[in-house]
Amino acid sequence: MKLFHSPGSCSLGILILLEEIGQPYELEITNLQQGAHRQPQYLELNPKGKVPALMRDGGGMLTEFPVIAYWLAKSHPGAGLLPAGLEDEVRVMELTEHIVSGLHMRGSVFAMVPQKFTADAAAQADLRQHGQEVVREGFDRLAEQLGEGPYLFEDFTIADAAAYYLMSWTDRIGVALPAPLQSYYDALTQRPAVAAALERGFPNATA
Ligand SMILES: N[C@@H](CCC(=O)N[C@@H](CS)C(=O)NCC(=O)O)C(=O)O
Repeated sequence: MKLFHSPGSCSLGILILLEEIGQPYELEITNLQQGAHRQPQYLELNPKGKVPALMRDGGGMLTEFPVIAYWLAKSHPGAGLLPAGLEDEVRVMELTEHIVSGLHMRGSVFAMVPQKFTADAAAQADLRQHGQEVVREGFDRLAEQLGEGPYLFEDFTIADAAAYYLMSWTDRIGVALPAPLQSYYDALTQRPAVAAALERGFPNATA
């Protein structure tokens, strides 16, 4: 398997899952800051021009975080990244989808890069504020879901990997983590697979 990853981006979550699985994989740095995702050779592999993207051993590129995460979890059941049973599994998928499509795409993106959507400074400020509000409410719901923790569900799942990358952006979003999420985030940072992903994925660079 080969993961196309940009340091500081959401592909960190997939990197964490690959480390959880613990099998060899290749990492191809596709640096968004340097425009690597817009180069013809990358667009040929992934016309969407986004990361994460996962090239599987048998061939076939997978894109979209929840889908890559689902495939990794189902094809490596020993890693326990999804619970057994349809109802429990679908609840994890529901939250993963909410984090990625809701909080990331409809919240953090507006808060972090409003200039992508409008050149008007006042409109940018409004968008940023809207994005921050989406994330703030989302963090409150995640804290409720976490409860006493240590994970969003009974065991570590793909939803925790999605939550981790989003929480790693708080400085750039401009929204602080509520206390329970800060403890959860700090504990996840100590998790061996997360530490390994941070080391391999160049944590200090930005998306
Ligand atoms: N819906 C996609 C979102 C992926 C995405 O937006 N990735 C960002 C990095 S966090 C990206 O590649 N941005 C580059 C761009 O939009 O030009 C997914 O679930 O994977």
